[in-house]
Amino acid sequence: MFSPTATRALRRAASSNTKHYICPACKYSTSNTPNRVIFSGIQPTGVPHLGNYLGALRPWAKLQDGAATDDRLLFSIVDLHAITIKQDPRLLRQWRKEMFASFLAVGLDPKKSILFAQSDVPAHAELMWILSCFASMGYLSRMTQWKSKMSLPSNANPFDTSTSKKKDAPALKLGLFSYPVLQAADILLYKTTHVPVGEDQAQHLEFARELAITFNHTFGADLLVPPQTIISPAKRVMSLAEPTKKMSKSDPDVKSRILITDTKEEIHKKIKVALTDSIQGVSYDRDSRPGVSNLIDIMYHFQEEHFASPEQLTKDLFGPETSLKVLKEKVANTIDDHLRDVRERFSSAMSMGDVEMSDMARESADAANQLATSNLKTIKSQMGLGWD
Ligand code: AQP
Repeated sequence: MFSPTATRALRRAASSNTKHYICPACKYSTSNTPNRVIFSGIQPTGVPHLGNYLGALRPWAKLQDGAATDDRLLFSIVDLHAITIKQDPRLLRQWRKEMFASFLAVGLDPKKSILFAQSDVPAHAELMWILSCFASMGYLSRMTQWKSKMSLPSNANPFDTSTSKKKDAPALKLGLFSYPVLQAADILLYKTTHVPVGEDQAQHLEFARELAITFNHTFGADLLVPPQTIISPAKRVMSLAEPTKKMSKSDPDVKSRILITDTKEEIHKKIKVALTDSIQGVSYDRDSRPGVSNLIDIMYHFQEEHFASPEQLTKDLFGPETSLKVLKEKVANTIDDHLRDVRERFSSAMSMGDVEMSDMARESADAANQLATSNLKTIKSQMGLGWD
């Protein structure tokens, strides 16, 4: 199934017991481990953008299409994570639907992968409670996500009441603080062996691994599987408006991101106003030219099979004489070429009746529930929480 280069990369990864692994050769086919369980999730907080697509959704579809028959794949709309910040119920309902349509649009197939909403499987919340009895508050307080969601500095302390009383920072809620425990439950519930995510999730994955190891040690049994993280080559797509920040669904500036549903005109408009610099020509340097390099990175990730690296792409296609206008034009055309099919499939999925979509989601949730209930039963029984 894998090319010789890919196989060598896989062997190296397996023998070095790598926790965070970027597969350079095969891009997304990750392991020769038999019986892989691959799990990942995405919050229904808006239509996915290029970062979500290149960093998560596209790798998931590639993993699905390259999967062996004994692999199991689960991809979840993690709506319980979405409510860690305030949500309008009407919008959340719409976003769940749009995320399901996005799954289908990127090529995820309910016949090959279990595609379900997290809140349809109650065992996630139950295992979260169990794990929260083992999770260290100190470790959680060092996580960066709650700080970035509250726009707090990286050294913010959850126990410092002056921080949470700041006029513009809403008080830290327990759900947002314990978000990584729920994420650990999502993953550990299915005995997941591999979790494909963007770089921003690596810290949470390390937390899940450590939680699994602590739990197993406490009960003297391999009840939970410490998962391996697969970081996509497009590990951090940056904002078009502020290219030192990651592209994000919740950024108030809609021009900071390209959605997978954007039209050709919208793509061209957003790329045209993307923040670059006033240096002559096109060159690749993430530190001194973050805006230009982000555009080159995006173009490269759509054409990974044709170029060895973003530097190579720059050397082959551009140079000191190329204007930024030409670069932007080419980047916008590349994005549009690749997203055309995705947006067409999205709109046909959205035109599916509500009943048809919810039947599809419920059928997948039944399969997830079966696996989750059985695994949770074993965990609870080992802890003394069972009658048999
Ligand atoms: N900019 C990005 N580059 C590469 N990967 C990214 N991901 C998110 N942004 C980028 C990956 O997408 C998956 C789903 O992310 P999520 O929705 O669960 O949460 P997030 O990481 O917080 O994504 P957003 O888009 O920034 O959403 P909001 O604004 O709602 O928080 C993950 O695998 C993530 O790594």
